[in-house]
Amino acid sequence: MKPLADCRLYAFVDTAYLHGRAPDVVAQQLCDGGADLIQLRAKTSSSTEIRRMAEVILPITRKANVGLVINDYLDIAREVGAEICHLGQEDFFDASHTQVSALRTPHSALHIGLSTHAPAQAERAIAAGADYVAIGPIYATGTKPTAKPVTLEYVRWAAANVKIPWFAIGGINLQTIDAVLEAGAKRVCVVSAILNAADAAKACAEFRHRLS
Ligand code: TZP
Ligand code: MG
Repeated sequence: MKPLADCRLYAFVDTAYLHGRAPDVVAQQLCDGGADLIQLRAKTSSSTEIRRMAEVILPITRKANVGLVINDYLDIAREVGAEICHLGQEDFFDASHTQVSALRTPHSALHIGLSTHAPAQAERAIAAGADYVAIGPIYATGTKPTAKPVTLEYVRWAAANVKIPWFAIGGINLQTIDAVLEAGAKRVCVVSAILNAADAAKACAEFRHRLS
């Protein structure tokens, strides 16, 4: 995969939006459309199902030089050899982890990304050694309906203060992306606006174009 600093479009295989499509087919479309990173997010699947999906997606992302991110499951990320594991505040800090380096096994270069919803959380994630942070949800989103929007104010704070790679997330679509970029974001995570599009590869390519 590219260095995280060079990654701009972070897309998802989110099982809530597969609408009957196979995860590997969607992963291929996201790669074809120019995603730099793809996260496997499967909030209602068993760990066995997630491991199986990760195993079929990984050869596709590897071939395309796209980083595969496993959401929530550090053990699966390690076992399948994914490049990145993404964890929420509750998965990391509430589970009493303090340093990302402690999650890496001796011979693995696993990267860890952490969700953040406020400046203090970003500062704590960076101090813990996160490889990237997610900044959001910027806008209210049906993908994470209970989360309170952090607004563009947090994006502006991140642009001024965060020196590691960071991705804006939450409610980003082709209508809202310009405001997010104007607030200082250079990298975005997009879930539903790509997966609900009639053509996921084309939607990805449209976001890619807006980010360049
Ligand atoms: N974390 C913060 S917002 C969000 C996650 C996983 C969901 C973003 O999804 P969408 O559909 O791009 O708004
Ligand atoms: Mg989580």
